[in-house]
Amino acid sequence: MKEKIFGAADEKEITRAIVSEFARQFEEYVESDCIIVGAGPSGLMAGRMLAEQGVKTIIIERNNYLGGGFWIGGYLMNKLTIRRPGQEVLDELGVPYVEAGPNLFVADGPHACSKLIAATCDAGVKFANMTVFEDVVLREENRVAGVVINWTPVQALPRQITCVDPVALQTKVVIDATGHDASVAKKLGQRGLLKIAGYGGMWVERSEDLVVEHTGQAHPGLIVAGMAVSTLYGLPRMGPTFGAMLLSGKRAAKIGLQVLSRR
Ligand code: 48F
Repeated sequence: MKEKIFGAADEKEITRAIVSEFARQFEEYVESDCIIVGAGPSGLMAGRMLAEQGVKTIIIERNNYLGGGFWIGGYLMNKLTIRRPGQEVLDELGVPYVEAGPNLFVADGPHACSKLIAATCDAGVKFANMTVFEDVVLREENRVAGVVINWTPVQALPRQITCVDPVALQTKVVIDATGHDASVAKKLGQRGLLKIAGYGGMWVERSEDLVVEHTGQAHPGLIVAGMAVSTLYGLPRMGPTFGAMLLSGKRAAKIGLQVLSRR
């Protein structure tokens, strides 16, 4: 008889392996140190830095793919622009880039994004993709203590069959890295706990500095990073340039460590 290339493992074993490994990890992350909502550049960067410091971190992402706006960059052209000193992060990640001017660099979206995702996974961050953030868990004095989540496809079901209750994950600190949506901050806004200003018109050179400077704890238990900062505080939007997203993620991680050390 001809020798087989692959070892024996049938359908039931494959299904069992998927279900048990999913359940094991899901149960482990029902309680964590940090939940990041949004797997764009700011969320990935924050997750990577936190996990490297031993913080138990999970990223919730409503899409199947990770990376947010970092895959495509500007205008469906697959090119990312980064202003100095953001290119230092590309150096850290081993992403090649070209110099477009003394302070401006260009990298390929797929190369930069895949390297950032890989570095985040290597650091130990776990992901719940196809999972949408629906609401916050609140505790004493309205401290954010977790997130309420559901499967993304549930949102696409017809209204009459959408009685699918969400579940909740508990954590010590949540980072809103949902981009312009600012989904987590807006939930607090709906309850009168935060004022959402809405992002302003484009002004790249102001926006990048301001987004990094304003990255921080906006409410007990909630740190805001990336373009969500711009939506929360009414800062100018910035278009297809990404240095501030990477540095905002780094700053969010630094502040996350401070918040965790005080708990
Ligand atoms: O938009 P996104 O890339 O956010 P970011 O890290 O970076 C912004 C830049 O890409 C670009 C820019 C500046 O350079 O203007 O837009 O701030 O990634 C946000 C991620 O959050 C997910 C969304 O699918 C995306 O991948 N997200 C948004 N709302 C939810 C969510 C939600 N309610 N639940 C789960 N994920």
